[in-house]
Amino acid sequence: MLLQGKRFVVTGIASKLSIAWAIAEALHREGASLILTYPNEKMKKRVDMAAEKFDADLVLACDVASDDQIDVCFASVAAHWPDGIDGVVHAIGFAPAEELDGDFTQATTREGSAIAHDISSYSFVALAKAARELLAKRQGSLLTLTYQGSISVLPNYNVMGMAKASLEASVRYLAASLGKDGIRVNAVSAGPIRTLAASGIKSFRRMLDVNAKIAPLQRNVSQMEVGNAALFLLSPWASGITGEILFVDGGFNTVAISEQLMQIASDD
Ligand code: NAD
Ligand code: 0WE
Repeated sequence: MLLQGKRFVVTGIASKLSIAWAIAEALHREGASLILTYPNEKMKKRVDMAAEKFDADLVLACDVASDDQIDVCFASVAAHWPDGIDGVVHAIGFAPAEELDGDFTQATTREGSAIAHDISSYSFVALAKAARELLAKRQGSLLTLTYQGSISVLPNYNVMGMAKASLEASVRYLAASLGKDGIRVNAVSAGPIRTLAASGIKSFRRMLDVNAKIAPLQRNVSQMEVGNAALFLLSPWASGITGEILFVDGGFNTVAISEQLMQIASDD
């Protein structure tokens, strides 16, 4: 077991389909101890289920919109593990649903943009501030989840593309800032996966199909594949890696035009 005796805080579990669920599963499989967090009472039941399954030590409230909740949460983490933690997983993204539907210029608002950036990007910095002391005690690391929409444009991702670009910049600035404390900061850029955050997105099904036709592996990736990459970045095997965005997307990001798309285009 790669992570026996290691301790991690995992945010972002909303269902069994969550990327965070698969990350917690991978960490547990490798012998790590876990603390899981939930944003509100509605989500607590789901996180309790995960806690039972992965034998988590604690389940704590942590709505990342609130500095108070983040502080109270990490005070409880510190009380439980006074000699530090090995990692924090940030698997949180949110924009108001109306922002992710239709023409970017029309759909994007000041209010929606503020919320998307606050919850999806600044919250990673907020967790880093709260966890810094505990992470420094054990040369721990921070990990977040991002998406290709930060770099190139696709329909409807809209303001989340801006927020993910900001999140990825925060990975580099946090890595530079926290390196002096021995803390690493990385992201996994995952290909599209059907989760709660993807349900309600118009034509997500077709998005998955097109994605599989472009990606060199000619298929989509699973939560477990993301979980295993996350596990690596959080482990001592990645001790030389910080400020990195690791793509777990079947190679999608490397391709401009795939042979499959050439074929489809020559059909018409
Ligand atoms: P998900 O819906 O399972 O997870 C999103 C999580 O964000 C939920 O657990 C939700 O409770 C949490 N959250 C929202 N607002 C919060 C708040 N104020 N405080 C605390 N938590 C809050 O979906 P997912 O796809 O597993 O998303 C996890 C991460 O992976 C997100 O950052 C997402 O952008 C990223 N990602 C997803 C995909 C995909 O296709 N599913 C691809 C690449 C990256
Ligand atoms: O980052 C994400 C999910 C982002 C997301 C999704 C929702 C839906 C429900 C953020 N906020 C909300 N708010 C809601 O009310 N992904 C990478 C998954 C995703 O979302 C898309 C995608 C992909 C891929 C939206 C449009 C196009 C592609």
